[in-house]
Amino acid sequence: MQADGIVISSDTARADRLPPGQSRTVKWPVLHEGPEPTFDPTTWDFAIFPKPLVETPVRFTWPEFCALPRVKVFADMHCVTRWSKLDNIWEGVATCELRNHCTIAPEAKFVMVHCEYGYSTNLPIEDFFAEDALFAMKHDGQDLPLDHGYPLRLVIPKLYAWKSAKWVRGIEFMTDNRPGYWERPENGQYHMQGNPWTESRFGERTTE
Ligand SMILES: Nc1nc2c(c(=O)[nH]1)N[C@H]1C(S)=C(S)[C@@H](COP(=O)(O)O)O[C@H]1N2
Ligand SMILES: [Mo]
Repeated sequence: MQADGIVISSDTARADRLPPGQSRTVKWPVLHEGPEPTFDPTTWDFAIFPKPLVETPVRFTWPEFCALPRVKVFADMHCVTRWSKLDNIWEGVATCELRNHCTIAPEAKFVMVHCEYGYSTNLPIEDFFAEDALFAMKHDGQDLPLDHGYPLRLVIPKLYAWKSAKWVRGIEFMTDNRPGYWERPENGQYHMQGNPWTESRFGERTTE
């Protein structure tokens, strides 16, 4: 959905915008594992790989990434720890924009998002390329604060917010799914997709 040049995340049009088991917060909690990284615009880069799933792997410098066309997205945010922050306006580069800079083989079915300090998260390629998905640089008209992911974070409004990875540095395309940080059994085995509307919080536990 598009209005006044802003992409409207379709979940914001639901009669009840709170997914099951969530409560609304007006504050914006900060949630992440590990320290906050420092940002050096002269060494920062953003990689799209690997060959041959990506025909010619791409590496953007910070000025190159900043020169990409921008979009605005109106969306809600749902953390698996049960808070939801509604009415966010994100500004940045649509994930679909990457398609204008590389050719991705049809065998690519999943992505692994790679961040500073080794944080990662995996998602199905159709969720990654959703029309409301973007790499955000701004929130509600301001530069993203460092603790919310400055200079660049992924935003996937349709999935739980652990998939909205902060301090993102690269995207790996994959033919087969592989767990990211929270999705790994030793870190809680969060769900491989993480859909808040079906409360897909955790993966199947087969042992124990
Ligand atoms: N790099 C990185 N990104 C991350 C996380 C993290 O630990 N590291 N935590 C995720 C989780 S669990 C949530 S709920 C959101 C929180 O985003 P916020 O701190 O901007 O509210 O960031 C996500 N992105
Ligand atoms: Mo979260």
